[in-house]
Amino acid sequence: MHLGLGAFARAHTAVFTENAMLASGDFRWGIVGVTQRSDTVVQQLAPQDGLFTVAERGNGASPLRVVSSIVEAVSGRDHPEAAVDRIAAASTQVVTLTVTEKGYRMHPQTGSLNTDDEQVQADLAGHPPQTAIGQIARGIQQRARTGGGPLTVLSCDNLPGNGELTGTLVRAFAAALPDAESGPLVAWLDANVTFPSTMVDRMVPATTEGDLNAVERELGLRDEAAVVAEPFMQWVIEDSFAGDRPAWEEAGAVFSTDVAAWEAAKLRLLNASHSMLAYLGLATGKATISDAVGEDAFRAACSRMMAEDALPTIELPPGLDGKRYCAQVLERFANTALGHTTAKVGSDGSQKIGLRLLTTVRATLDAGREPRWAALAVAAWMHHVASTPTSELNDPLAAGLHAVLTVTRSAETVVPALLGFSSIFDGELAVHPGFTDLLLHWYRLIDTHGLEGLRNEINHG
Ligand code: CS2
Repeated sequence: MHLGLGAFARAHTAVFTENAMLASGDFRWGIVGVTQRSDTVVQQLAPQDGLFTVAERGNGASPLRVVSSIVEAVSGRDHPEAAVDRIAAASTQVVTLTVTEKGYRMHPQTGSLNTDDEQVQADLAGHPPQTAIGQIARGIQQRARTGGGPLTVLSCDNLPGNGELTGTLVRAFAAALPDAESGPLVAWLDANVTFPSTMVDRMVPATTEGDLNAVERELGLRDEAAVVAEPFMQWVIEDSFAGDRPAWEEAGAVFSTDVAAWEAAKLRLLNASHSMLAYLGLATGKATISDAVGEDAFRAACSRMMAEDALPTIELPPGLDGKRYCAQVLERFANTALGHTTAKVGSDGSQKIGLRLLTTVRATLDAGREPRWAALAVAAWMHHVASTPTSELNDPLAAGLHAVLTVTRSAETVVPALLGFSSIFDGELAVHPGFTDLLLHWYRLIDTHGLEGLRNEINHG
């Protein structure tokens, strides 16, 4: 059972699961995929019996491949009760999820479940659940009643400690229910459900009409559900399953006790530089990540952000060579065949920069160093927020972010206003003079001197 049937799930979870079946000969598995907000993917997959093509793009790409591990696609918006039923079904062993950062409905300050969220409230009130956490909690509640047996909930989103976090949110949902429901649910959860953490990695852009046409030419068939992806893929999983699971290790997934270290490294190195390139690219008219990393100054800024700011703050998992990892990340970004847009990677910045960049900023400041490059990425994000009309800013907090900005959008007005946005910047960071100065400096440079200014300063500074 998979919650959040976007392109990433098709190009990663579904491929790993099919590969596991092929390698192990254990063909008992199939994925029921549930979409979150829209039913587009259901419309695309259902007429194709769940089949879809994965088109790898870039050096080392394999030939087109049709994947068959998705056996059913359900619209979570239109049929939330079906999602609950599938989670409760005894035949379901694992619920995987890729619902993106905002899909978890975390409270910005406490990091626990945001019970002020209207959909969370509706789910708690007993309406057919629309949020991922509501669906999981209600599904587990039904499973407990119907004797479905132990269950594993496996988060596959880019969040630190994603398993533990998901467990905390589901427990917070349970705790917010009336006592008569809450007690039995928490007891059953404690005894029967595990939430292992994972680190997932594969760059999967949004599929375009051009991609569909290219797949059609190669495949000889129109596949509305095709996805494109880079050849690279990785999955590190904590081995604490409550019941059965596909033999993902036979498909190259690594079972590890160091998932938290893998996730921190990925977030602060790969995802942080991805966001940096996205916002520098958006500020200077570069449409794709490969265009942005093709700009020498931006590549250098990324490289230095990883080496000088992020790496010293991370304890790398055994077996990970930091320098090689950073070089490989930049090489992957340079994949011109992928067409990964800066707009896509730059979306939902309010949900991403804290986990990817501010972690490094805080740790660097605590160590008495200057987070020069991470601050550049944050300033570029601020510039993106301030220079994009509200209707075009792809961020769940777009209206709130713009509400704190004044009509004049200069470094002096934007930087302090956004620093005061307390769901992103904690009180200490918001008033840190060194960090503020760095932001003001970089913001001014981007705003008044653009690409030339950035080139001059990065190449010579
Ligand atoms: C990207 C990620 O869109 C984004 O924010 O940084 O989706 C990235 O492509 C993946 O995490 C790579 O594994």
